[in-house]
Amino acid sequence: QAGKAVTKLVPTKDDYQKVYNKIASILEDDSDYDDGSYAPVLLRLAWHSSGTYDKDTKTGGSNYATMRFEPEALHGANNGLNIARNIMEKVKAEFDWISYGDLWTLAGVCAIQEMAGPKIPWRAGRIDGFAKDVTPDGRLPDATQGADHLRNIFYRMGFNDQEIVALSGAHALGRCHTDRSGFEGPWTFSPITFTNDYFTLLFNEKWVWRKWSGPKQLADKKTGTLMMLPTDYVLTQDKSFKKFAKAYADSQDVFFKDFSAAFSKLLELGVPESQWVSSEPWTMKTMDEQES
Ligand code: DDH
Repeated sequence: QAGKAVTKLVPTKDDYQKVYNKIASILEDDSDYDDGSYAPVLLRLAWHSSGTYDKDTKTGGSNYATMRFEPEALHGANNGLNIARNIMEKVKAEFDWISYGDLWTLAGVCAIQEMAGPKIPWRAGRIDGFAKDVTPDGRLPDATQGADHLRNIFYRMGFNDQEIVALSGAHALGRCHTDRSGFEGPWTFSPITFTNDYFTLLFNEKWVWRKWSGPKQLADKKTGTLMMLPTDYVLTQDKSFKKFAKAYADSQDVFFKDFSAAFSKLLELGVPESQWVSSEPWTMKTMDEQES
């Protein structure tokens, strides 16, 4: 209608930085939770909400945040992520204009950057989808399998061998929980600091099958306190994977650079180009950088 102006306020980079800061401020709200930070479980939420992408059908990915709906919320691979989704509700309550897809992926960026990892270029523009958009079970990797399975899963998302290995380095953060996946323990001695230790440990420690009644996993022979999943260990066994894993063990800089690019790409899977609010990705500031 003529004369009736509709103003729609488009959030700016500053608005998203405020959301980032809010997420960062609650990461360590509960010192009794795991290793003292929610960062690892938030990172896993960002990854599982993006890693459902199928490039052939262009379904899945981070756009619609379909893990809010059953049955995706109940898929075995997503066990425990209700914790991460609930924490995100606290942020959503304050910033109700942000879509769940943007919120969850921004939490992944925040988790990496606040845990001393590389900067992750990020764009806003995901929209909330509906229950009809949920993806079928089985699109995320199964830790008991081998190299062929890893390739099937990640090639389907559009990644290559180098990107598979780089992304796997996220296991520098966090741990496995018997009541979530059945597996147990952390991959590194510093599970709330992002490093290339996952790769150095893969090569420098001797890994033996753990003797226990749980699912098949490896333990470091020296201390018995660290773990590797069968899919982690495969990165040292498959010739092509091994080449990249070795390069990341040799250089944290190379790992950070490649991880940042691959993770940024992961978070954008399934989002139509026309939806992005900015043509260039943004780099959010860490809390440390904003102090000065
Ligand atoms: Fe992972 N992951 N992941 N992972 N993952 C688990 C935990 C965490 C696999 C299996 C498991 C990636 C790739 C793979 C994180 C990030 C990423 C657990 C344990 C299993 C099992 C869950 C639990 O018991 O709580 C497999 C298999 C793969 C693969 O084949 C490549 C990737 C690509 C990422 C990423 O972020 C880019 C993080 C972080 C955790 C720790 C969560 C926590 O609560 O701590």
